[in-house]
Amino acid sequence: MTTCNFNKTTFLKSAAEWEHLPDVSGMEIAFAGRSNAGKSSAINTITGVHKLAKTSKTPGRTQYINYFNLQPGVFLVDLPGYGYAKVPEAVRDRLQRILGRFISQRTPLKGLVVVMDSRHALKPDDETVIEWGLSRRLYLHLLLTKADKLSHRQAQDAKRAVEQRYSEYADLVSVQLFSSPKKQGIEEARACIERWITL
Ligand SMILES: Nc1nc2c(ncn2[C@@H]2O[C@H](COP(=O)(O)OP(=O)(O)OP(=O)(O)O)[C@@H](O)[C@H]2O)c(=O)[nH]1
Ligand SMILES: [Mg+2]
Repeated sequence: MTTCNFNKTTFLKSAAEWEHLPDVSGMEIAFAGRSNAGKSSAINTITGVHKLAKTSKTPGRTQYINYFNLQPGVFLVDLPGYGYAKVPEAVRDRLQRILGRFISQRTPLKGLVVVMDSRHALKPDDETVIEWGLSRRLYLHLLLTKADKLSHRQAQDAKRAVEQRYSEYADLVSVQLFSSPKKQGIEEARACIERWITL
């Protein structure tokens, strides 16, 4: 098991088009999820680097594929959110195409963190993204954010429901509760990423 220096993560680049994705040698760990689920916040909280990824109260904030360098040869990728109706249609179509292609085809992609609001997990779009990942046997970590908005009991129930849905893929899929403001779940998320790096 490696120990990563998460707080040394740096911004590498933003790409708006497939052709602009960096030509990396190494592996990528991407964060996907509905708009406003808390992907960018999770990247900041997990790395411990304040304002590394831009966050916003306005859904649809991340409209590029943003690359961060965790350590030589390991990249964290903040993907644009899906499912937000107010992004102009042309932009949304472009983003959805690049997102689907990224998850299904991007060669260096090793693991996908699927970020979902724990109060509304496993929407149809989330299940589609998870299916894309499973069909190429990516490692998937289902990060249930905003756990601070639920009681302990509700949060445990939400986690159990997600675990049950994918119990037949227990070799690929893990599930955890997370809260950025409470800094809950950082060690568990880091341990998952560290495990993927060694696999
Ligand atoms: N209470 C609470 N709020 C959170 C949490 N994570 C994120 N938020 C808030 O949710 C909003 C959206 O967070 P972002 O991290 O920007 O969400 P995103 O998934 O990157 O959104 P897009 O870039 O639009 O796809 C912000 O107002 C955050 O402060 C959490 O764990 N708990
Ligand atoms: Mg974002």
